[in-house]
Amino acid sequence: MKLHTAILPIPFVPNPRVVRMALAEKGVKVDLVDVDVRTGANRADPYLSLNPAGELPALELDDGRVLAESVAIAEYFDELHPNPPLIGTTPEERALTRMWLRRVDLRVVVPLTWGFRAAEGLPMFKERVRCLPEAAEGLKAAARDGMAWFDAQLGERAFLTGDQLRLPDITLYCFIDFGAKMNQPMPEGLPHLKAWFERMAARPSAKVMDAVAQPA
Ligand SMILES: N[C@@H](CCC(=O)N[C@@H](CS)C(=O)NCC(=O)O)C(=O)O
Repeated sequence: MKLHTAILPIPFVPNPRVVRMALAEKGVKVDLVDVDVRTGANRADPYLSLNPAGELPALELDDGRVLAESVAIAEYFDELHPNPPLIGTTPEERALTRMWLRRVDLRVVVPLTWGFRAAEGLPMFKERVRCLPEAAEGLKAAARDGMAWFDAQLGERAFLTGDQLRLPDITLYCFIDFGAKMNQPMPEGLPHLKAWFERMAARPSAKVMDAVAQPA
């Protein structure tokens, strides 16, 4: 199988980073194919024929089928390589993980990403997808609200679902780090989220695709 992804440590590819970080946690290596999002290679053939959504990452299976959506790819690898478990080992754990993933997506990933595309990412995205420059500040504020909500939920817990690292932690970490490099820093006064973020940043897997900010 081949993972079509961004190989270069560029800061604006948090979804590919989620999958790469999950693989690093598991110590799993797969063949990587670099697709340059900066030039829009992901929005043209041959990549577009593989993934008509035109987004990274995508996993090309040996039988030719293509799996897109970072959550689906990460779950697939979790089934192939169950240790350490990033989804959960019981129906209850898996349900809790998916509950937190949904919350991460809705409360941070979506507003932060749309906020980026509406502002700093506008030059890159305006010809690719619908962007909402008129909503930029509101979207960014909604992402900050989401971060504050996670701070309150985390409290003294080590990770979102409890005392074990799971996929929602990886997703939230990659997106908060992306925001920090793209003019959407974590607000001040969120001690639990800050401590959790620092713990996540210290993991060796966080070095995968870690990148300093670059001008748009
Ligand atoms: N829902 C998709 C979103 C993928 C996505 O938005 N990928 C970004 C990189 S983080 C991308 O391909 N951006 C370039 C573009 O959309 O042209 C997933 O979870 O994989």
